Amino acid sequence: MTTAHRTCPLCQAVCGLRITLDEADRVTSVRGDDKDPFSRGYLCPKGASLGRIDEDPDRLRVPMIRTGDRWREAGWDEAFLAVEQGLGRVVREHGGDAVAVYFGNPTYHTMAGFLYRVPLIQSLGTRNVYSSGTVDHMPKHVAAGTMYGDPFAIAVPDVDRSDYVLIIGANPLESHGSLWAAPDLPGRLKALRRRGGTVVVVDPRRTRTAALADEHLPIRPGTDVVLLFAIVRTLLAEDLTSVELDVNGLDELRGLAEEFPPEVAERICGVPAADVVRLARELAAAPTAAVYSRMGGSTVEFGTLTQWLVEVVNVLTGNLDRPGGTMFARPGTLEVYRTGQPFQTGQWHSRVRGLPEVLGELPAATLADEIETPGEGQVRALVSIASNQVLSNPNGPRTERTLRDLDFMVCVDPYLNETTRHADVILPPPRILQMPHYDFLLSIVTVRNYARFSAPVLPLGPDQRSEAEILKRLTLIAAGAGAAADPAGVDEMFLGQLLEGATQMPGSPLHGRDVAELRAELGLQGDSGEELLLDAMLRFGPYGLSLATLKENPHGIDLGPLQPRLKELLCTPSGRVELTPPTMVSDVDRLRTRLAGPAPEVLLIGRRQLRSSNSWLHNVPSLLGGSNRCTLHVNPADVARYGLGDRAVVRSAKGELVVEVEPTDAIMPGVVSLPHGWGHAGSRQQVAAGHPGVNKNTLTDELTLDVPSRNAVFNGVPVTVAPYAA
Ligand SMILES: Nc1nc2c(c(=O)[nH]1)N[C@H]1C(S)=C(S)[C@@H](COP(=O)(O)OP(=O)(O)OC[C@H]3O[C@@H](n4cnc5c(=O)[nH]c(N)nc54)[C@H](O)[C@@H]3O)O[C@H]1N2
Ligand SMILES: Nc1nc2c(c(=O)[nH]1)N[C@H]1C(S)=C(S)[C@@H](COP(=O)(O)OP(=O)(O)OC[C@H]3O[C@@H](n4cnc5c(=O)[nH]c(N)nc54)[C@H](O)[C@@H]3O)O[C@H]1N2
Ligand code: SF4
Ligand SMILES: [Mo]
Repeated sequence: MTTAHRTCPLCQAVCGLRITLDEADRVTSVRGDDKDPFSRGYLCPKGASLGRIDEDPDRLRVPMIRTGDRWREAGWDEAFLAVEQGLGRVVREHGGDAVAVYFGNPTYHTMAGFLYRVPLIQSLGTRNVYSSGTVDHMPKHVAAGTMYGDPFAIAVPDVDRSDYVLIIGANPLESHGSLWAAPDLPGRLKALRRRGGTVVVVDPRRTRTAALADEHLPIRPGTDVVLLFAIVRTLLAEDLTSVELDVNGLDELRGLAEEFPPEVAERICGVPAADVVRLARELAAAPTAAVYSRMGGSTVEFGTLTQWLVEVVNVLTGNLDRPGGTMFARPGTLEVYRTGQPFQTGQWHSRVRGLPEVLGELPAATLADEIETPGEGQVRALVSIASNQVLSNPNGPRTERTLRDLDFMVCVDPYLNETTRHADVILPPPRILQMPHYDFLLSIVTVRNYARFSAPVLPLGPDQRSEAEILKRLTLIAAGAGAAADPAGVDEMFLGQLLEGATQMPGSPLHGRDVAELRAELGLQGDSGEELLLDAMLRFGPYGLSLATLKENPHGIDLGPLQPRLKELLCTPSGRVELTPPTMVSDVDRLRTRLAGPAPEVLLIGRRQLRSSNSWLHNVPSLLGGSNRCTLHVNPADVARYGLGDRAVVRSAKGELVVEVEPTDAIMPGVVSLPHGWGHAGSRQQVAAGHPGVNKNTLTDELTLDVPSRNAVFNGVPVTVAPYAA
């Protein structure tokens, strides 16, 4: 029997796990690692099922090649050659932009997904870069980018020291936190209350988080922007602000907020005016307070305005960048994603809808247009990494149709599922326990500074390739070097660019140093390219860590509580915090227009499920059943009002679904909720096939977007509900 320690990669809570395996390398138990200084033994039901998830017999082990409807297993050389030929043909005949690349959610967790994203994009030389960022958190980046200059300046509630947390459209008790990384957020929120602090939740549903909170305010979906405007107005009108930072735009902000008195918020949001005023006063009076918002305030039509006003309230109450308020973590590695240059968007535009690039990406919601619409620059091939777009992108059925039209598609994915079944080649990464792990990106949003490296627990079999090798070989293929070229070349290229960038960036600890000398300092150590790159980023990072130090501390290293650091991150042209960036001001016009229109009778929202992870954990029997089912939550008053039975028909501008009705007074009248990631059809996930559910994104609209970020809209979709007659 062996015992291994590693970070759980299944959500953003970064829990340390203690895993035991038998002689046959089967996982016999998964417990929380009580020696982890950050997670202290915490784990959730998903983490406890990591062994079952990892040992799923339906996971692919070797590459798959499709001919017509038939799949067959293939060797790696043959599979890479097929990719070289497939992509090569498209690039030769149609140019680099004809190949699109899509990075799905797990690429934010894997080392390879972080490290080889830029090399792959550069080698492809395509403008058609897409990711789950634009179906998720792009509004946050745009808000931070326009206000602070740095789109990665993402502040998190300093929950362990805060006196008051206002949670708008997030459910950390089930999601375990998002852009707010902390093991056991439920426990941390409970501890905050035990200390005498206050938790308030704004959500159309009485979620588990709302049930834990001191107060739950139901709100009409999509209207949080108005609630926040009314809070801002109250803070300004009652002189409750304590702005400690150098800011621009206070007067303009006052003017904008003037239109949204608490009575308007009451009419539009359904939150009583007196409660709005009280919220503002409480936020101002609390010794420290933090406002936080995620999916319910991001994947909505005014997602960026909402995220902007969240930041504005934190600035106005003096809580941004101070202990107990919202703070910026300091990751253990060199922060290669920070450019030090003011944030800009629109360096290029999408061909069909003319949508601007944001953070080097085009909106996921327009990929279907780019595939479908003929002409110069049409997308004809797709490299899809860790994404199930048919279930995760707005208008899933259209997404699926367009995937069938592609000349060539390669997926890097462990499953043959709703999306990968349209590929020509599937390249499976190894099992989780065979991968190294380091949270490059989540370290940006942890509530304490923390570093932990997990070495692979199990070796690769001779018939397997690491995810790093797969992505490096795709990079080499895209660069025209061929699948047989040496993958280490990609690491050296990356390292060279990293050191080049860091030595040139003003303010970087490596500014002015010599690249060759730095490279020599690193030597050649590291078992893999991923480890070499991690080691470089640790050594040149702010704490002078190294891979060796992390390996000596397998339970992780606590790097202390968050410290103020806005001054160092701020890179607006004015050198001040911009309270009214032009992008936001002009989008208020769109808000006015929307508010002048009619309000739909029923709005559809989503919900995350505790024992699930988007689309890909429905094949694990221990995680299914109970609350993890694809049902439509409907308030009993609406069940009666629309005469619903066990099933209902939900219709939107885009499509219709027959769904199972689950009456619950936890959801407010006029709102229905359906989880996403279901609708398992045509996959080779045998367990999931027995619990298919329906694809919520049949109802969502790829044409309605949040304008500043071009993020997709999943919450607040107008629908009708009617009884289902067989
Ligand atoms: N167990 C589990 N954990 C997960 C995931 C998972 O699938 N399962 N997915 C992971 C991912 S990819 C992400 S991005 C995070 C997301 O993390 P969260 O954002 O915390 O998760 P959601 O359940 O989407 O929470 C959104 C909440 O907003 C509410 N809401 C909907 N519309 C509105 C609105 O207009 N206004 C307000 N105020 N509220 C609204 C919903 O009722 C819901 O409770 O979770 C991550 N963690
Ligand atoms: N209606 C609606 N739609 C939504 C949302 C919503 O709230 N409502 N949420 C949106 C959000 S926040 C997100 S993040 C997206 C998520 O949507 P996607 O980005 O499509 O991610 P998943 O659905 O998690 O699918 C992950 C895929 O990666 C594969 N995979 C798992 N582990 C690995 C790995 O280690 N390596 C590789 N290469 N592949 C792996 C899985 O088999 C699966 O095919 O969905 C979005 N879509
Ligand atoms: S909370 Fe997230 S990181 Fe922690 S054990 Fe559960 S799935 Fe893993
Ligand atoms: Mo997400």
